Amino acid sequence: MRELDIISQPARVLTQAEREHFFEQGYVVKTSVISEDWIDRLKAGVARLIDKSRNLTVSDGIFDLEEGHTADNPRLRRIALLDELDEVFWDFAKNSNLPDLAADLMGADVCFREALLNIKWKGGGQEVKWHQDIPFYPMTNYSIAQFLVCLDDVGIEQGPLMVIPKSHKGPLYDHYDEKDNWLGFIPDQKLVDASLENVVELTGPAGTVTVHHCRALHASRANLSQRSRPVLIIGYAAADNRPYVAPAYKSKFYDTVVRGGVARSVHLVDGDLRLPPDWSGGYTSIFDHQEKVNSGSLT
Ligand SMILES: O=C(O)CCC(=O)C(=O)O
Repeated sequence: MRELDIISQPARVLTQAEREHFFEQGYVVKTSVISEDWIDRLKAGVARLIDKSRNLTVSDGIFDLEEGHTADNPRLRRIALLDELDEVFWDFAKNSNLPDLAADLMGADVCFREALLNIKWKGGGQEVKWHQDIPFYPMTNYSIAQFLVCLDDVGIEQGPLMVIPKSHKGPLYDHYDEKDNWLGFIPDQKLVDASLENVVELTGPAGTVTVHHCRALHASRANLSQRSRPVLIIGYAAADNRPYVAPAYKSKFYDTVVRGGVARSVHLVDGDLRLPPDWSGGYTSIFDHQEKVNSGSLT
């Protein structure tokens, strides 16, 4: 659906001003919109999964381990495919008010794409470099976004998500280097005109949801604080938005309609976008790619 058609439908969770802010600025923060009961249930689910990770010694495509991970002192960067791992996450993605919030920004027909947890462990949880999301999963239009749910309070010292306002209206950046290696981030020299000085940090108490446009420039610093930053990420797309490539994470619930119905037509936008590598053979994580580039082991 087009932006004007989306915002002319009645709002469900966001105010009209918040919907307009998303389309104008490229992000929106809805404070404490997820109930305490849901947050408690989700955190119990996270604790169960962290327990499952204790005996792992290497990352396996679902559990992305940070250096130093042990059974007694687990340190995880990401857990993927949450919706298949524990039923609370699929229940949340389908039955909470989050898909209603998604419909406010995407129109009445909404599909589920993925459920991930970025933990950003206390005492050093890895930074995420500047990137846009759509180059990771080109689609026929831009109605796709990650909805970040703060499971604990997130302050600036924990490495919150940072966005550049209005950058979604600017260029699409290449996420490859000059030797055609996928980087998973935009090299600094390409960002000289990106107005990074306008950065906004998306903080909030537990239960806050932040959404950034799939073209918005965003990043997050390392978490040097003594409090971890578990952020649940649910990806949704408009039903009339179809992928050009295999998704990085394909669970059995991928593409399920969670609000409204299936689309009878596809919304196409014009433009050029370089395809990412073929993820159908397996994907690790944005943390893994960026770290490998940093350490020189990818090139
Ligand atoms: O967890 C974060 O701070 C970064 C999230 C993000 O941009 C991503 O996972 O692509």
